[in-house]
Amino acid sequence: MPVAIQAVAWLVAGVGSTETWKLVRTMKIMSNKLASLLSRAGIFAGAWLATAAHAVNDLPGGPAVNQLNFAPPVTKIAEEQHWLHWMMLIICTVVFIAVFAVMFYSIWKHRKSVGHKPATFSESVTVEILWTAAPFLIVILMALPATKVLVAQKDTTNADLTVKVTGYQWKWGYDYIKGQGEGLSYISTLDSSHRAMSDAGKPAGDNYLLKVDNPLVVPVGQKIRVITTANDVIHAFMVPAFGIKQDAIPGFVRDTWFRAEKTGDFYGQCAELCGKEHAYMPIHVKVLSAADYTAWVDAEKKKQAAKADDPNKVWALDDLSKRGEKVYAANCAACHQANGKGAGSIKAVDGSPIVLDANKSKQIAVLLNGQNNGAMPAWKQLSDTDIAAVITYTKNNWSNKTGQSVQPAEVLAARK
Ligand code: HEC
Ligand SMILES: [Cu+2]
Repeated sequence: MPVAIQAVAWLVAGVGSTETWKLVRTMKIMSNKLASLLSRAGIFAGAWLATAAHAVNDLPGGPAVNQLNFAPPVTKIAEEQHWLHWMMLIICTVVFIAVFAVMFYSIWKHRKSVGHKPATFSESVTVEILWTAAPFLIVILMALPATKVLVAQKDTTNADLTVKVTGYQWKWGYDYIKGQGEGLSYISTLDSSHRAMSDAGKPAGDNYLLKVDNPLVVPVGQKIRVITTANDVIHAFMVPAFGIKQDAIPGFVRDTWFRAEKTGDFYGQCAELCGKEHAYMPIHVKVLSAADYTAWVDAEKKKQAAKADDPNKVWALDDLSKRGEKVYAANCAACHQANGKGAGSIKAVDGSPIVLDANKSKQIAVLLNGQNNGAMPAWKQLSDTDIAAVITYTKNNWSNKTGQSVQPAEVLAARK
């Protein structure tokens, strides 16, 4: 304020005086600074928008850029959920507008300043019946179709294919329990290139953190029952396009189902905060035509038969260690680090007395049963050969030079 008064005084005192010019110059400098600041902010925002626009596109079957609505439905259930959502939203909006319209109209119309006198009645049976009955009817109207969908969602009977989905920290296990493909069983983990992108802080691609090594493969048009459970903590199996989300709880089984109406790739995430790698256990469901599915099952069965290792085979140390390196990268490096040093409460395997111990059964026991109440998880689900291989690898890598190898038969014998 005083500056403004001074400015007016200067102007009145005479345009052209040195003081006036000083002020004008100051104002010019200030406005220039402001303009450059604004334009810099503009360039920054522009650049950010440009990179965002170039870097990501909609992922079919997964998230879309600036997505506001639910994922496009691929099952009847998901379609019904959309319908329910919009119906309820519309009913709520209409009620909201109606109530507020009546309220504001009444306040305005009967305001004191136009001379309205308040009515003097204290109870109105009509109004009370009306404002009880109307909401009751509305709630029933909403609850009826919602209950119908809820019941349909829970009806997991007569499934064509049953898959057990197990949540692990931090990956998914898929076991085909009943139906075509019965007996197939595999683990699905985040693609390691995405892990590397995340570590480097350089996200790229439309399927960032959604790419896995082995997607869950199912046939189109068939009822798939999904049994969920978990091995360590609570996870949740969620695929928005199918309208399913089911907690996976250790020691319990829950189930849900879907019947995909379209072939294609559909994506989801673990939907229960389950630890530090919660964001790194995506779900990829590949829906194939009946013929493609049959071909996939046949190929997969052949692969598993070829992979099925004879637990009595005796391996050379180098071969075991080579195989163990892969097992370690896929299962252990997330915690123990590629360099075997661990971090924080995660003990190092490089130099660990248990790893170096001449009594091999000690480390076999750690792998089969875990350690410290599951802080180190149990790895029973790995094959005897994989466990033997990873132990052999840790015993002969980094600074560990024990020269010991652990054979699959020793692991088999230690299992109970
Ligand atoms: C979820 C994180 C995690 C993963 C994955 C993991 N570990 Fe561990 N591991 C731990 C923790 C934590 C400890 C320390 C437990 C304790 O406090 O006693 C540990 C301990 C160990 C030990 C005992 C070390 C010692 O000196 O007591 C060995 C051996 C080991 N892990 C091997 C492995 C192998 C091999 C794998 C892969 C198959 C693996 N771990 C995967 C977390 C993990
Ligand atoms: Cu999880």
